[in-house]
Amino acid sequence: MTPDVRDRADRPPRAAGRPAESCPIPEPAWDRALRLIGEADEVALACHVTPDGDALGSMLAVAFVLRSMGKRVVASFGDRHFVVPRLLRFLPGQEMLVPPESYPAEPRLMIVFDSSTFERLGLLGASAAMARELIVVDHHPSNEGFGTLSLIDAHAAATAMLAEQLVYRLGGRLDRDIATCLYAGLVTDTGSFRYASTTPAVHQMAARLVATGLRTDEIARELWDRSPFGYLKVLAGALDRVTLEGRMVWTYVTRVDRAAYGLPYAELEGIIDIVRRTDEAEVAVVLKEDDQGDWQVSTRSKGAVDVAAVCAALGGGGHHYAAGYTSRDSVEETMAKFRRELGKA
Ligand SMILES: [Mn+2]
Repeated sequence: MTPDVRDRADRPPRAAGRPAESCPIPEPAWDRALRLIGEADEVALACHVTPDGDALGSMLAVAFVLRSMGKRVVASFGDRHFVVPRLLRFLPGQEMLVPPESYPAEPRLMIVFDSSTFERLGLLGASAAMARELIVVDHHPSNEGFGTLSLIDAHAAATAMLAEQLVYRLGGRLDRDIATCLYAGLVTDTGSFRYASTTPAVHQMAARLVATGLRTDEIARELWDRSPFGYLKVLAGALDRVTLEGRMVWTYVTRVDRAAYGLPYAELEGIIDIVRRTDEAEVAVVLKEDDQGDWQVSTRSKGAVDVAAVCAALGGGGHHYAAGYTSRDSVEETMAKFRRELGKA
């Protein structure tokens, strides 16, 4: 028997413990996180505004474990209009959510998920700035670590991968609720295992999660395969004015379009996935007017262009393949500025 084989045999079964993949976050950082959490009676959790599956799922998964450790847990996100996006209402653990008004102003320990900046925390940015200890759990390459402790891995496909590590390291075990939250994060950020970020480690994590008995078919339907009828009409309008400009395809949706069908802003999230399928385009852009009248600009790249760099130049951020920013200009001006930055990329 070679030493190598003996080592492997000595390891606990993968599903029962910590994943064997190496993790670039230094061990002392994990140790410090465990110490801070261990000493805390109350832990305040937050994720980015208008949370996606990765933000909310990662936060709730860790919230479950902290609660089972006997901690008081508050979890929130800093939207002025505090509603869980419809797509994510199936996630368990939402009874742990509190609106930003009820959030501690000066938490002793705060943990933030999937947020690359204070600004992404919206109304909770102020609490994060006042927190005595602030642990930042994230995978955005643009995140320079705005807390007192960083658990940041820019190579992780999802914050959920780091949240899973934290669950194990806190002594938690995957149950179906925790696994459902983490799975929502993993499939959201890998586009259902279609994006380039889908590594063997992603599939290995998925196997651990699915082994808890979660319903992958129901989660997929909740996340992607349902919409109110008004979505089809608003989508039709957006597709009617879609424009192909060289290697860029783009369109926009106004709040007036949505109002005609009572469609909430959050329902527009999937439009970019339809626009970006355009063969002729390398970059896809969708401008979505929110309820305040600002344009939320979503961008996607097939790889040749780093849209995170383009969006960062315009005040936003994201990943190489998917990024966004907010514009208060008109559609025409927004696109003029975008074209200029795209030309430099
Ligand atoms: Mn994410």
